[in-house]
Amino acid sequence: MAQTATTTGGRARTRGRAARYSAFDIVRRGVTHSEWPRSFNEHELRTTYDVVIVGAGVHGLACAYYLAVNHGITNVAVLEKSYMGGGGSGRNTAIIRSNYLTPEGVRFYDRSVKLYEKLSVDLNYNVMFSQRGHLTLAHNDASLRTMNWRAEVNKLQGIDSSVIDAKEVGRIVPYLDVSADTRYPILGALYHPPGGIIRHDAVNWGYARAATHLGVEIHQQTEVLGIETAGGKVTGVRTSRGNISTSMVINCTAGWASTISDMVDVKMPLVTHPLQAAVTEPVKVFLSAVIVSGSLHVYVSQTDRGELVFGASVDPYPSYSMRGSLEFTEGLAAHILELIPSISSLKLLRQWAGLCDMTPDYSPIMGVTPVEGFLVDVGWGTYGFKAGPVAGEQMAQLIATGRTPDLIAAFDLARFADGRLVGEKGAASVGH
Ligand code: PYC
Repeated sequence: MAQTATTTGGRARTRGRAARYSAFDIVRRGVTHSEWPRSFNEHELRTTYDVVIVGAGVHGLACAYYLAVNHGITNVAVLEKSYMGGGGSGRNTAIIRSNYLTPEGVRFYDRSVKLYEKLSVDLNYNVMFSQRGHLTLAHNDASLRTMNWRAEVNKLQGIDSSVIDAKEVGRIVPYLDVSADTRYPILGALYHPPGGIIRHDAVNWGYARAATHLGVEIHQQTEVLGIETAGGKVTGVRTSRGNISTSMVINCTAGWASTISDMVDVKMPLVTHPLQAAVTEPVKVFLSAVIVSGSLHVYVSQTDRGELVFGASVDPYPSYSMRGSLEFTEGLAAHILELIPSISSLKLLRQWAGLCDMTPDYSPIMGVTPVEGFLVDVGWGTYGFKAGPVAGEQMAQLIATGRTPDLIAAFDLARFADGRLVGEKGAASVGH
């Protein structure tokens, strides 16, 4: 059987330049790991770009891709001080959902779910989006009240989301202990069938490959040292590999969002906390949905490889540490075993942390700033990865048209001074 694979990721180029491989070719290259074309090439840093994006995580890469594919803007450099996808985009627990609390949040994250649903096709890259359902458990009346509130807001925005009882929870996930005599009995859950998990690295690589095949340049190991302005407008960027002249810089970083914005004296209301996660040895697939317990500060899903992936609340103190801690492991084990006692003999393989820039209202900061040509896509707290596609799409539209799209208008920086907060704390996976 003849199969078609392509060397390109973007839709336009895919149609134009499909390379054909036989099934034999694919097997031979898969076994020998030789002769595959590189996903993207290294470039000399040029001295001028139309747009400079700081941060090669999912937000920066998606922005670059949508600039190229939707608006034909390809003279774009994505600068990364470390390696592509090495920050929050490679350190998250890959949960996708749109069951938020505010209408603004629900509409926004739902657009992301829609983009994720067709991303494998758009990028010609399997991002393994598994819409297996997402359950936020309620262990007390206050949580049930919030779940009902969210369900109503969700439904009004056309999102598939409802509150189900403990019996139904047990039917969907038989391994959960839903008996009434546990220390934290499960009273019900917010059930969101379109929610699920994705292969986060594949999303990063897919966007990178597609963007570069459309002409964008990704520069790893290229640190931004300063941003030049004149008369209140961006004029250039100083980097560890040389200076760039540009009139447009987008801050798509996490952890370093304030550092980059400080370079043009734009103050960000952010506090950075680590968020820890961990993964077990692989076992036969048994967990069919994403499980979140806000009260027990834990969430868990099972990857296609069989590993259980766990996350928790952000660490209680601000820090830039990306190492795991014993306190986290102990708390995690205690809490998860309240929910699924049968996994007590599973071994943890790895743990790690990512950096979360928390805003006062748990919503992001997107759009223009007082400095002309300096835009921000920051402040994602614990919601960043799931927003990558929609943030990239909307920021690209803003850059191309000069007008703030309706979908992100509520998330502007000025809201903190004007008192127009978009409170999303109630939609956090777990209490922070
Ligand atoms: O908001 O779904 C979420 C989430 C999962 C992990 C961190 N945040």
